[in-house]
Amino acid sequence: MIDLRSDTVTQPTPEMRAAMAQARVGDDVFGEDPTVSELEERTAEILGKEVSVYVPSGTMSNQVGIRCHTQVGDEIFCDVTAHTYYYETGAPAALSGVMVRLLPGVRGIFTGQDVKAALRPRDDHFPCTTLVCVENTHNRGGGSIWPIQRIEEVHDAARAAGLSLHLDGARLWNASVATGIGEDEYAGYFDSVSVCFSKGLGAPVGSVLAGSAEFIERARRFRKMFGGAMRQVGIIAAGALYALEHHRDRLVEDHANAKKLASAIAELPSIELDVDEVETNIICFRVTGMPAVDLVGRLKKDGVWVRAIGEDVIRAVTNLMVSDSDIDRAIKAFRQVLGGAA
Ligand code: TLP
Repeated sequence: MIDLRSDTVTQPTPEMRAAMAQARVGDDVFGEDPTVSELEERTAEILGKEVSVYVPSGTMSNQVGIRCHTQVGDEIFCDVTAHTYYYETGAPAALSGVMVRLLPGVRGIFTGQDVKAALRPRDDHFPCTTLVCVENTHNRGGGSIWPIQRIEEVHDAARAAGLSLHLDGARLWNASVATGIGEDEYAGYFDSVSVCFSKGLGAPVGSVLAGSAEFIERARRFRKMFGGAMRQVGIIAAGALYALEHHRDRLVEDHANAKKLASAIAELPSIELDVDEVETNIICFRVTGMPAVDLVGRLKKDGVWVRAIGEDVIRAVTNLMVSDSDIDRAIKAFRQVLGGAA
């Protein structure tokens, strides 16, 4: 089976497993796990932030971030398809007591003007707006990359209104590899940054939330409150550390594989796909003439596993487990199922 459902489905490589088996560990709730400390320091360094904290998931990282930036009753801004809003089980409301104002982005990318237009005056009728969340690359946007000028524009609009900025950088690694813009340059526009090791980098578990020392001290308290402080967790942090050092550069392969698959399937009947919009490792395309789930089922019988993310939208994500020859096989399966030239 060629599993293109997500880049979260990867298995740790033998080298990663060896690093995990040999990891030095300690009780991280006492701050005594040397591998976790190394991962936190190294990630903070790459992101150009003072410190960072290791958490079990990207969801927790985002939600601890939101909790730290806000008070109950506040309003936060994010794109209408942002993971923090769309896929995190209503956590901003449940865990932080905030309301989410949705901005009308294009492929997940909104403008400084969108931020300005959504702002309301400080008045007793209105909630206090305190935070803007950006997602780069943008998952439901099809792995879209925020242009750095756009980030600057949103940053300036947010700062002018006294708002904080959080970056969901679950796939920031992909953006950096694709553009050559350093993770630290992207991160520089944000007060807090969440990055994941369990997506494109292929580690089994974990994310990091980075920011100022003061912010992360607060984040550690909420991590504990949300049940995310772990004990001898260096055993999994070692996989993340290995991935961080060895799997960032190879993301170009995932991007090339995505482009190749997208270029081939865009030619097929029943598929609407703009190949130029495939910028990283995620391909989102529209299916016509049949429900997306039907096409998913037919492809699965032919050994290719993708995901319906809407009634007529499918997502395919290239990843560490998918080789160039797997892409050739996937293209063949698409052609067989949709009746293009074999
Ligand atoms: N995304 C998953 C699903 O939840 C949809 C996927 O398969 O892509 N931010 C972004 C941008 C994400 O894509 C994800 C996971 C997360 C945060 C959450 O990470 P986890 O799954 O570790 O909580």
